[in-house]
Amino acid sequence: MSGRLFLCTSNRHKASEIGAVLGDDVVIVLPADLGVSAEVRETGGSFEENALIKARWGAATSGLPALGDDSGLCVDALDGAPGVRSARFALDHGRGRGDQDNNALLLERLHGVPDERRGAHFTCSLALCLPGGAERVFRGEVHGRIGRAPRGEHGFGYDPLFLLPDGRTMSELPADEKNRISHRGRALAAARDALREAARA
Ligand code: ITT
Repeated sequence: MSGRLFLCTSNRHKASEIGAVLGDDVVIVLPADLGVSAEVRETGGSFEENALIKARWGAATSGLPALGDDSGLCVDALDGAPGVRSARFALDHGRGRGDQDNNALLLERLHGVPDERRGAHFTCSLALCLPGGAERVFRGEVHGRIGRAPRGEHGFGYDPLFLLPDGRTMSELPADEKNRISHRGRALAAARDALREAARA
């Protein structure tokens, strides 16, 4: 029997990836389903802290077990930036707010950097908070490097610039393949049993 899990995100791409991985195991309730906005202030200094901030807010708001996803891209040559500021990388630098603005700024920052120094990883922290106060965090990463031009039709965010070891970008993977190997897919694989159990309780 499936139960309900509140997913504290305003990012529809994350919601669809998480929904696809969890399948019929749980019924996902989104902030919009409860008529609330998921614009929670991300004041933490780490992915884990921010995921917990989202999930604590979610459990308090919904009275349901709640899942928060904080994720982003860490680029070696930029000392781990954009990191926890991935969603707002361009905005922080006086540019636009969208994925294209972020990708354009990333390419600018890596201008002239040779292939061997373009290493990067995606990371995802998933926090599960229960209304009673119990908390757990699960993590996943995927390593690759930053390409020189966007490529591919799928995914979102920095996917078109993220080159996997086999030479494809993350955007060139069909959704089910991304979900098998991605940072989010790996964190979800670790979290799946706990999410199922929390939703059933
Ligand atoms: P919520 O906080 O509402 O969940 P958000 O998009 O603001 O949505 P984050 O603060 O966790 O979420 O920022 C995540 C950013 O990191 C996202 O906007 C992308 O720029 C990037 N990112 C995370 N996962 C990604 C993925 O699978 N593929 C490409 N980019 C990703």
